[in-house]
Amino acid sequence: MFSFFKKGLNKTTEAMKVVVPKKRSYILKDELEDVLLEADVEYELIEIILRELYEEKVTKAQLESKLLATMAWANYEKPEHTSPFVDLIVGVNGAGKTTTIAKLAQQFKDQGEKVMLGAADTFRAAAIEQLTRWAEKIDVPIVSSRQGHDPSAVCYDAIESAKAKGYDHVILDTAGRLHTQTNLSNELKKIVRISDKAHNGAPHRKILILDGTQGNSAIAQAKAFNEMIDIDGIIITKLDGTAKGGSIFSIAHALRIPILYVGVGEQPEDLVVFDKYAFIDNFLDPLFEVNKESDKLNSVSGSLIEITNLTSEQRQKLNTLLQEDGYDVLSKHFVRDQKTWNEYKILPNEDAYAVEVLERDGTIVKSYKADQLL
Ligand SMILES: Nc1nc2c(ncn2[C@@H]2O[C@H](COP(=O)(O)OP(=O)(O)O)[C@@H](O)[C@H]2O)c(=O)[nH]1
Ligand SMILES: [Mg+2]
Repeated sequence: MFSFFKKGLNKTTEAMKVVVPKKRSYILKDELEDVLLEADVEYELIEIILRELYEEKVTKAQLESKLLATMAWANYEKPEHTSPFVDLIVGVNGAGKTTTIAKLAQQFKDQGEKVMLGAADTFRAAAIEQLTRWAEKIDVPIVSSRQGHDPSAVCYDAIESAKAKGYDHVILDTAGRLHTQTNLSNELKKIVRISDKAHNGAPHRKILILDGTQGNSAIAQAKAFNEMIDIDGIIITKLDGTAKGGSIFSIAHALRIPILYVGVGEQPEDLVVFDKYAFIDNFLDPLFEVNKESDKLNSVSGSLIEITNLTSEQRQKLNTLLQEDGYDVLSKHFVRDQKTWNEYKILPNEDAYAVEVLERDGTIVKSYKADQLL
């Protein structure tokens, strides 16, 4: 996962290195301003970050905590629902909706879910064909109609069909542009209304796709969509093709909507669950030397304890066990339940000779004995 973000942030970190070419233990505030501007963090947010840093020399841990604070809303909780879970995908033309739907379908399928697609971008014939090709490629069924047909009818049919056939997940594509903005707004609202008629609570998640190469200009676009239909989460695409990776901080901060995934390429596997800890770590890695004291996550939040007593083999074994038990490993310290999306901490319990998966309040949900990690 770390390397995926690294791949996605390559161009961004190259731009940042123009200001700070070699890793150091700290950077000066003046340099930091330039570094963040190079990465396309919005100036308003840079000012807030600088105002909250009191010393001229800024360490990785200090900066990490400020950047984490910009993403305080980046947590998403899946709502209660009965199957199928319905995702509605919206965004302007070319943002990456159709490609991202294919990537999501592939991931859900890999997790053992039965996935169905709905081709509700009926505005352009090419859009229906494109999604149909993807459906064939990744081998999932698709419900579609002819160009110009009512998109909410397609959504209704897709959800009905998924219900009748016992599918777990429906992903609905939509048009990014109609003749007018009002048309688009009315159409999306109607899709939401009709989906709920087909299946109570649907769509359970309204996902906005933003083109990462647009940087901060995506914010205004996101606000417009959020006003039409409340957006539950964002996916930022094409991170691999841009030096504007820092705009993710501005987007998260300005919209207060969780970022769910980022796209880092054109293949079905090029979609990464967004993990703010790993993202920030990769964002700052080219600037700072590894410094044992300042690098530890526990110096950021205070409540996280570094797992120091696991060898890399034990760590690998632990990750395998966690994945087998249905968790996505987000970072050294966090996992996410693949079904509920609840996040848990992982901590060693030296008294019990075990590593434990814990709720935020400390309740143990899973425990791995030391001898399982051999
Ligand atoms: N490099 C890169 N290209 C992407 C990514 N996501 C989508 N694209 C490309 O962006 C273009 C538009 O994507 P498409 O899914 O058709 O957008 P839509 O109009 O919103 O449905 C296509 O050429 C995709 O291959 C990504 O994460 N990285
Ligand atoms: Mg499309």
